[in-house]
Amino acid sequence: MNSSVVLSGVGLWTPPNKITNEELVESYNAWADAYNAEHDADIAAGKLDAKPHSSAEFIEKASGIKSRYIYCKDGALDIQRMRPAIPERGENEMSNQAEIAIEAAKLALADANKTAADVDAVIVSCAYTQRAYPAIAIEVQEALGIEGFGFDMLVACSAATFGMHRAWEMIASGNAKCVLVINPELVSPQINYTDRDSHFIFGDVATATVLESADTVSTDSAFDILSTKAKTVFSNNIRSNFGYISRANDADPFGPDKLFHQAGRKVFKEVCPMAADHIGAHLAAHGYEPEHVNRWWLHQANINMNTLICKRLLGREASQQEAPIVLDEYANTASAGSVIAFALHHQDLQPGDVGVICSFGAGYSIGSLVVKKR
Ligand code: CO8
Repeated sequence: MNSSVVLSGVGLWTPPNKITNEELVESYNAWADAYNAEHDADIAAGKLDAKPHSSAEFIEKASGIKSRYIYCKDGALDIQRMRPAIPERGENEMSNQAEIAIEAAKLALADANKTAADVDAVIVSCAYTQRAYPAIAIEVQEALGIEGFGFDMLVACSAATFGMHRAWEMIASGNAKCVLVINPELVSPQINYTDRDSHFIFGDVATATVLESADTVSTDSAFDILSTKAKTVFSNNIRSNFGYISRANDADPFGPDKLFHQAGRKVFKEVCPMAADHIGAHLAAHGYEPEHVNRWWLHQANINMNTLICKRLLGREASQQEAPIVLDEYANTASAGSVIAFALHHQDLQPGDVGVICSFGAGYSIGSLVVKKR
């Protein structure tokens, strides 16, 4: 096995539309008031629970999130609709996810100083794909003019790091020289904007990375990937039950349990120690202590989770420079969070500096890469 695999490019496509906590809460509270007025009699009779108000202060304090980006803002804040209004596209038109995947992919290729001709494989790896087949990755491959092959993979919050693991293996085994891994996280259609526990958590984005063999690198801003490490442990605490079997179940394909829902407190308590232990073990395999790490590009779900994980590893709080937070602006972008942090906060690192890219979330799934600036 040739283990000289390099992360040579990163691309970040940010949607043009932003939603602040205040806008989101104003819409949700207006919806809740209308719901409560409509169901006044049932609520008074104890047959239904009144919908409580949401609060921008709660959201920022509980999660660190101040705003999020959204692919299509139309409809999402409309209390008659409470979901984005994304027009359906015909079979001869490009899919929404391929469109944003290509934006991020082009930026990553330019960053790596590569063209489509250099790429052997495309992995589209994210929390949801908008259709089962043909794979979004093959659509992207065709649109960019890439030879070889592409496939989609879903691992919720760890889709990006797990996608990079697959790319690393393909390159290390000699089956590919250069792989494009793309994370078109178009998650807003799966958010329940009528649930105050989760309406604030997510935002849309697309990220992409280029992984290639060390002998083809043509940029001086690349990172050696020392190794990758993955772990999964089954949990029901974060679920989306949306799926093709709903038709046969006669279940409402868009009922609340078919959208994102979670036991957030349990997730927090269970995932933080798992992630800290995972990262500690991954670093130890290279003879590194957490103090050796110059930069932590961690999953971006909740600022308090990242603070706790860094404290467990370092015995102290990490600074914003050491463990950059992007969720204040982007919210939780499913698997893309750690890649956004990497994209925005790696340029100042010096040759020999060590970093950890790590995601953690639904599955449960944890994925990490230990990287060293070339
Ligand atoms: N406004 C005001 N009050 C609220 C609100 C709100 N918006 N939401 C909840 N409250 C209330 C609760 O009802 C509760 O009230 P009470 O005490 O009366 O019951 C009180 O505030 C406290 O609630 P919590 O205990 O739930 O609050 P927490 O401090 O735990 O914060 C969090 C909630 C922020 C959700 C926190 O638990 C958290 O971040 N946990 C970690 C979750 C996490 O990381 N999950 C990962 C999911 S992402 C993932 O895996 C990717 C999936 C794929 C993407 C899907 C895209 C759609």
